[in-house]
Amino acid sequence: MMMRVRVVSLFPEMVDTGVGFGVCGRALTRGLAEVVAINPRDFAQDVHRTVDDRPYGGGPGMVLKVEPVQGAIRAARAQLPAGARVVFLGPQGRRFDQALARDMAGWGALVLVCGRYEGFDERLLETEADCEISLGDFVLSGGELAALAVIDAVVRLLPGALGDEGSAQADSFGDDLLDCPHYTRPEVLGDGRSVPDVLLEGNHEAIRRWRLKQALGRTQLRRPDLLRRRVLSVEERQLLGEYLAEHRAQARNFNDPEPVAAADHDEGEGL
Ligand code: 9D3
Repeated sequence: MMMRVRVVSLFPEMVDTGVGFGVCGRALTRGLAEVVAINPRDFAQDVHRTVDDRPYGGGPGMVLKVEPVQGAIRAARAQLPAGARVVFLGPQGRRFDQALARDMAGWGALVLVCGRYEGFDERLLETEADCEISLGDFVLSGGELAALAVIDAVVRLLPGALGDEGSAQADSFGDDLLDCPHYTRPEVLGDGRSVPDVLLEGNHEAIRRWRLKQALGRTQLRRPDLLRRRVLSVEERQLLGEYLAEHRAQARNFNDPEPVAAADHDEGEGL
């Protein structure tokens, strides 16, 4: 069944544009899902089509008014079968991850609600939200890019979205492991760097073991938190041990870049 998604957003063109490319765009043209943006401004109640107002209690910024957002959510629900989940995007939400993406891929109908300004009037969440999702501990200026990330992660999991049905499961995080390194032609670059011999020799069992070893080793060095929640088989423990012995002195840790020289710039307003 086609997954039906409504996105409540003050920037509907951002949503329409963002879902139009690559795997996600193709899944939509194939009819695996539909994504329709709904603008709260169309549900504003005054001639100026006001969607925000000043916060009670004072302070900087503006707050999204209840009635326009509530009107948009109810219009979205009315277009969808009963039982559609309503998910707000916001920095207070549960961290989005692959497990939640897999869960959401089975939902059938979904309303994503994007905030702007300082956020929603709290009473919207109380009555309209089934849950709130965050992408992580950094500050976006609104929920649209988060909604697009969620849609992309979910839609590519729908049956038929990927040419090769297996590749969604084989991906990073499918089994709590980072990917192994990849190479393509030419075999040797102008600066002399070449492709690991094992990938050229056609021994598929050796290639499988090399890839698994690389995936395990890179996960341990770059994302030890992922390996800690995973049980290793006897073969995996053996391969990881070999990798770590061979990589005693890592030339470079990609996940810990040297900080750029002190710039003393504005850090923004915080989460
Ligand atoms: C700078 C304002 N902050 C007050 C100190 C609070 C704040 C309000 C609104 C911070 C961010 C936002 C807008 N963010 C989102 O709509 C958002 C978001 C994010 O900022 N980070 C990670 N995930 C998400 S999902 C939606």
